[in-house]
Amino acid sequence: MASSPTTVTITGAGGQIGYALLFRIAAGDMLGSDRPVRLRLLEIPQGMKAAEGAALELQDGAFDLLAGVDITDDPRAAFDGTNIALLVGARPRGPGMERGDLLAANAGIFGPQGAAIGAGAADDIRVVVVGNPANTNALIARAAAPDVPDDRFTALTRLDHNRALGQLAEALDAPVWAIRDVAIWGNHSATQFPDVSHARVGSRLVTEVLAERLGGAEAARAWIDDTFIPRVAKRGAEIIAVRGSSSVASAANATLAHVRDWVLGTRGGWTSAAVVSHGEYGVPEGLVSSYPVTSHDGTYRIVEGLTLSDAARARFEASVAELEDERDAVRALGVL
Ligand code: NAX
Repeated sequence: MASSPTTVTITGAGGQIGYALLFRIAAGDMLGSDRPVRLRLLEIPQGMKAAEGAALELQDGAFDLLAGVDITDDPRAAFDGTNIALLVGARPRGPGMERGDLLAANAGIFGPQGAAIGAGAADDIRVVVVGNPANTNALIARAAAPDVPDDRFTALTRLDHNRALGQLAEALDAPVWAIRDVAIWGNHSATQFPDVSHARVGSRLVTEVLAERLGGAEAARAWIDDTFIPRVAKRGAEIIAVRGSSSVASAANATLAHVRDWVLGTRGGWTSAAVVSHGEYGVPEGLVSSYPVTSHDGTYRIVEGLTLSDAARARFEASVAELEDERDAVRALGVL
């Protein structure tokens, strides 16, 4: 077992996703069974009791890898020396809340948290923003930590990626592990573009196999446009309608996978993550957009050189336009 523990800060640790994350991290599902972890739970005062209760249960889990648990409502203390920051806690949209109010409330959370990361986190800090609107919250946190390299700030679109894999596995009657090179482009919202045009099942193009199964290329295209894309993009609403509550275990699972692949590598395959753009595929510099990515040497890298059809590009651009609107609304608040 490695000797010095990795410090992992979880914001909103008293909430639903926090509760689903803590025990799996302590069990080694994120960084591996040879890496001790120290957990830092950041909550607001109203959430402290829930976080304290989770900490009691962590103690009762008697996890070999768990080197300690700290609970705080002070971002500076939460991020001091931390190696991995999972920014889960966010302000949800209340009834009648306008988008500007939502962005302002979240700027008041992610700005100070970004500044605290900039001020005190470890040199190898990696940040994943889960709390919505995740991409723009990551943009806000990143802007507040100008001295931290921008490749350390990401937002979660791995859940969307996994949802796409799940839908394809069902439609192709194939195991998830046989499907590769799926991509989520753009914003973690209903405008996202889940893209199967480069995807393969085994050695064959997914689009070809779908055409065989559905009775032709036209039928395959119709299924992708009218069923697959909207179902993946609106899966969060479907879960709420059926379950009566938003995605929790699948969101936690995706968060762990995002960090695990970031730290340990993707071994050649693609996944999807929202990362800071440097103009790749025409996305304005600085926006936090989802792309197909690979990870090696501890860094997510955008898969470059892919050809997008006109229709694919139009979908991606619509999602990027939404990210620009969100950025402009945040700028109008004087945050960026
Ligand atoms: P909960 O409401 O159960 O938990 C949120 C927790 O965050 C609460 O305990 C609250 O006290 C805490 N919190 C609020 N402000 C805070 C602050 N400034 N500092 C520290 N803690 C703070 O929500 P949950 O179901 O856990 O969802 C958390 C976030 O994930 C939401 O914003 C949700 O929209 C987002 N999601 C993002 C997904 C993604 O794929 N990117 C998917 C799942 C989820 O919808």
